[in-house]
Amino acid sequence: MEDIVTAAQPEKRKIALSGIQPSGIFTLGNYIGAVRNWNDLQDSCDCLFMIANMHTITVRQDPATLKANTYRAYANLLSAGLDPDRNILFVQSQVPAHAELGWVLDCYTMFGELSRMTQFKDKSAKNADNINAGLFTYPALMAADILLYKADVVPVGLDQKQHVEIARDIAARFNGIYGSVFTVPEPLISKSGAKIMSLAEPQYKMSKSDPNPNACISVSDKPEDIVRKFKRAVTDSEATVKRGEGRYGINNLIEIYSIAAGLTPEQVEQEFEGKGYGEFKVKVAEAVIEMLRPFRERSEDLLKNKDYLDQLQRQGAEKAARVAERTMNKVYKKVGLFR
Ligand code: AQP
Repeated sequence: MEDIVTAAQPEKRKIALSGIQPSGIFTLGNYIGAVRNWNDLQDSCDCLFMIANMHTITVRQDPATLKANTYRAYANLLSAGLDPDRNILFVQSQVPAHAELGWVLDCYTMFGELSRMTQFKDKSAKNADNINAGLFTYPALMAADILLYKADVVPVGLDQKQHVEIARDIAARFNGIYGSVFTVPEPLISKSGAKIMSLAEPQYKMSKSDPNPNACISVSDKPEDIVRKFKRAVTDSEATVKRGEGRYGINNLIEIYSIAAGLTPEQVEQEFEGKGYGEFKVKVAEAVIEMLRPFRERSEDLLKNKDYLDQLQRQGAEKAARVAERTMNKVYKKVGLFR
């Protein structure tokens, strides 16, 4: 893994990097759209998975909660089956090169392109009293996260596609000036579950920082909470378990059930033909409970041993820093900065 940047074998495995913010407890959306898919990726790519805690402070956080959520997020990655010996699993703030390259890339990212970012518009509307510069330049730091490791692919949900595209533009701009320094990354978007929607307002995506607890299923929710939340999930008055344009709530529940139960959406529609929402919602809840059960139990066990998590986090950061340092040395040299 240490040699992922310089390895020059003819059949070199692709490098994949993805991150997740400890801005709350992971939701079903984070699990289905991100973490679950990372597990498969570790067989085909050299992978780095990062807890993006520096991105999290773009929205004001309680320090103790942020630390607790960071441990939990790391435990969640391990519980999802990510092997710390085969992948680099690390916490962003423990690798200083992210902040260093983030600043350099700020100087190669245009005001106009940052202004077009959907996430900036959404988050500044939600946090009108704290529209800080970090929220605005978030995509340059995310570009640094990716470019430091010469990632070929970046697995993300649909909501993050725009940020990978700007990372590509920044990499190409920098390479255009200084020669081939960065790998231009590709987004890798899963075919199903790329955008799981809120249970309370199903036209919006499910988000871990949503203040409405009924809007999202968290991966640490107890079974009775999961049943209650699905029973309250907003649907419509048609009362048929069938996908349709504008049927945000039912489309979302069909997608969730098809993933949790391992069925196609068509099979789900057949199974519930002539049946009502009440019965369907309970089945969705049961399937999700079973899908998340082993993940939740392993995470709770791991969280009892913070020393073990600390040790793995440190080892992960050391491995990541060794790769990142090589990129930083090159970048500073190209730009003309002493190091
Ligand atoms: N609802 C979702 N459906 C599918 N995938 C999702 N992801 C997030 N929400 C959904 C994917 O999860 C990964 C990690 O995301 P992140 O933590 O970096 O930030 P985010 O996309 O802003 O996720 P949240 O949960 O909405 O966080 P907050 O509430 O802090 O903004 C990404 O791959 C993302 O696509």
